[in-house]
Amino acid sequence: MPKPPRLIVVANRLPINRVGSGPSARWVESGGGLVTALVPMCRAQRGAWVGWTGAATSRGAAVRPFTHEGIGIRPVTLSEAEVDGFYHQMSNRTFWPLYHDAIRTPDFDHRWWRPYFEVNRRYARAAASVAGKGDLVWVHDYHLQLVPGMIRELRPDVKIGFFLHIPFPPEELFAWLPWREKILRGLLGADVVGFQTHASALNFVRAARQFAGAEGPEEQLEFEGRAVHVGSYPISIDTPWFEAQAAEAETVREAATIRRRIGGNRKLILCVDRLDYTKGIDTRLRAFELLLERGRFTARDCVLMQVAVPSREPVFEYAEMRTRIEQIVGRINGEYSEPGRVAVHYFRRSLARKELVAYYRAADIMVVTPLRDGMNLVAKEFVATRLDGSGVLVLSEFAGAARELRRALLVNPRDIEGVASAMEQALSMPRSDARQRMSILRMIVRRHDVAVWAESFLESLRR
Ligand code: GDG
Repeated sequence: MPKPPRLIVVANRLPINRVGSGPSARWVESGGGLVTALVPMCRAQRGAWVGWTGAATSRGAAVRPFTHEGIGIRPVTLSEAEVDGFYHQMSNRTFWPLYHDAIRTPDFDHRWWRPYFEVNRRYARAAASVAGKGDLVWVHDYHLQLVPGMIRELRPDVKIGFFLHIPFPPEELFAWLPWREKILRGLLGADVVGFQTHASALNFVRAARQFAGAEGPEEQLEFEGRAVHVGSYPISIDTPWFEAQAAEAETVREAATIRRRIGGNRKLILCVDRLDYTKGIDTRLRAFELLLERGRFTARDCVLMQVAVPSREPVFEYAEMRTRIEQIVGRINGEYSEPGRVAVHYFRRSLARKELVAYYRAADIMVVTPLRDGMNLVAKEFVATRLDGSGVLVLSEFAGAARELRRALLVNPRDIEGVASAMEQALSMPRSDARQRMSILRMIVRRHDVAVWAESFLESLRR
């Protein structure tokens, strides 16, 4: 009997982190939606995971492959120079801004291509060495766009899937990329290329026809005599975990403490983002400032809490954005805070996952206003934790999540007046209206969780 195919995941990072040092060092699962969804599948199929450990190492100090709780771990070693060229520069200064509507002008530097190519080849070789005939190799995200094509050359006997977690830009923007044809050929090496939204899938199909000579309909492109299926597979969250965590007595207690500490009957407006220029943190703060300026609500009625998780700090654009955000927070607090009633609470730190759930529960309103976002899991996580059906979600129409969460208050994040008005609407929304909207949103994240997402992608790949 032929062996059932195994799942080989290829992602920038491994699903485990090394904690501690010396003999007491151990590997622990890193958490997060992707890891929670794919680790159990990998384990059940005795599969493997190819990824970077997260620490730059000299080549001699490579971490050997090993097995962690039933999953083959195949670490990829990167030197400091490679982490810089491949990750900080090419991935985060070229692809990240270009694929997010060029919100910041992307840099195109030919010196970064070599490390991007070399590192992609290292991932591809690692995947090719662990995969068996007929296995499903699932490659993730913008760091590894050349990997599908490279694996196909090495191992035409495996099935290759690729999923992009961030948007794929319109053809007019993608055209800026000096390596556009190489990137498309890399992606078209896959049997299935998946995106968060139908719009991204269409953008890719147009670019593939225009710059790489692919032909045929969207669902079944033809490239070099092979069929490439292109589709949208909106990612989701581990809904049962968020629901269970939200129901824990400790979470309920912690949420009550947060509410007590912000004081009285004030409404809590929560925002949680990586400190990234795509997330629209500054424009959202300006909308809150406008709301206070209009005077219908004051710092006695409401407080905005911004959790900003530090991210990519060595990159100049990030440091610049952080300074701007902190200036706006200072300005709002200087103008509108009252004794014991700070208008904006700003936390530049990462919270423990359980703590985050307590904040979701404590909030009255969640404001998620990215200028462009592949999906945005924070919006879905907030919805999943609202066990009693209360709470209002204000959501950018430019987040992938807006395609599904239609009953949120959808806003154009660049329209500061509009966002301020949506915040006012959320603050004054009758309970029954809020509940009606939330019950529909909850149904969506319960029906479509991350396990359903992974299974639907893999089903396309098995076909
Ligand atoms: C990329 C795409 C796409 C946040 N603060 C804390 C914390 N988080 C967790 C959230 C959530 C995750 O980080 C953030 O996910 P997002 O989807 O919101 O955004 P990106 O990081 O930009 O993710 C995005 C995603 O990939 C998946 O495909 O949706 O569009 O850009 O899970 O809970 N976690 C902890 N402490 C925090 O303070 N522990």
